[in-house]
Amino acid sequence: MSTAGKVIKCKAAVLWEPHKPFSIEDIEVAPPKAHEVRIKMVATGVCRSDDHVVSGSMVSPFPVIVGHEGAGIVESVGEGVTSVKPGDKVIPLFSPQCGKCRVCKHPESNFCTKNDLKKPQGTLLDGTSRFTCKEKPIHNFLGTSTFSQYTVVDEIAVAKIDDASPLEKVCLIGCGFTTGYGSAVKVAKVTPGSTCAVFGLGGVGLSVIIGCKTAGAARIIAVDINKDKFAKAKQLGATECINPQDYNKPIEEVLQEMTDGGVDFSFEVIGRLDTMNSALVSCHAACGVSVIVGVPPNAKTLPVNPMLLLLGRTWKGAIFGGFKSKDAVPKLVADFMAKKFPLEPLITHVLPFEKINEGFDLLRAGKSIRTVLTF
Ligand code: PAD
Ligand code: ZN
Ligand code: ZN
Repeated sequence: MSTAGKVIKCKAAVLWEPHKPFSIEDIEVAPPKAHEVRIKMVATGVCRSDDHVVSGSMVSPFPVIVGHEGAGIVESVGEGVTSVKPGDKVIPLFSPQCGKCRVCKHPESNFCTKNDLKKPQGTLLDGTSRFTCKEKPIHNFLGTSTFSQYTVVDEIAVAKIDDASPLEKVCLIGCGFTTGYGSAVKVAKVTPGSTCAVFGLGGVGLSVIIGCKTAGAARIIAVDINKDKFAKAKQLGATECINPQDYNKPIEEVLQEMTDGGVDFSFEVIGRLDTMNSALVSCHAACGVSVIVGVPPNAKTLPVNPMLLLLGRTWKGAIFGGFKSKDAVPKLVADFMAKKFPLEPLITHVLPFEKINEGFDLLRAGKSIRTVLTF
């Protein structure tokens, strides 16, 4: 029997307040309104940004259903939806692409003004959410909320992908892989023969390494305080792995000495102010480019000596690897299907959705790269 037009009762992982475990609840998901799409989730990755909401380091209204790295199948669509139809395989886009705003029309930029990241409302574009639990409205997260058996997204925040794609793998294209890969190939524009340093070897940092290698970097220096991450980094293309705790001087000095004054491209993929500074200083003073990928703690600032930039360094950052999401995601899925890059090495654990708290424990303990939760 079709569920279109009806309220769907299903399970979701609700965060009632910060610093608490996820609670699997029975929720109601209202039908999609005009220009909205209801999706049956099939798989979702566990990203550190979701954990930033639990820890309070990323701001979101509560109660909330987080999750933003998912893949699923369209269950029904609201009036006026033309880009997807029921039965299509799709990836929700936490960084949308309206196609009409100043940023969407800019040839290089991608952070569409319709995003819910800069000033989070915890709603869809119309200012409301489709979720209720125990008669209370539950907030959305980044317009995606993938930790639910069903979710509703705006049409500008969903991309149709290849019918043959394995959703339990390509879900990583919804965040971690694309963010890291794009930071190297699109934001930094890593050049053949160059030297790169990647700070932080989680799912996103390892994807930066995949991007640096694809772009033809000659040296890729991986930096992490957890040496258990080094084997995977080498497998994916790192040429050297270093642990800042093994040196009695700042890691930026170590990197400058290793690379004749500094690397060509450095990436901070942790989300800490001290490592953002180290990454900046470790790229060459005259010709280095440093990219911020990690999400910094809410409302924290970093004092910077302008001399660090005056001599010619470039310091930049981007959301979602600088990709215009609705255009890029179907192409990246096609590239994965054509074996242009791997996703499998990033997936260390697969768990049933109900074990979501276990998935987050693995991330916090540094034991997983990506855990994929399946529905
Ligand atoms: P993760 O927690 O899996 O990886 C972080 C890595 O950093 C781990 O391997 C840690 O051991 C390592 N680390 C921690 N502290 C240090 C330190 N002081 N020095 C060196 N290494 C350290 O996270 P992830 O890969 O899922 O995400 C990484 C960051 O990227 C995180 O801040 C997340 O919020 C952000 C992110 N940004 C975007 C975006 O669009 N810009 C998208 C997705 C994730
Ligand atoms: Zn993410
Ligand atoms: Zn836009």
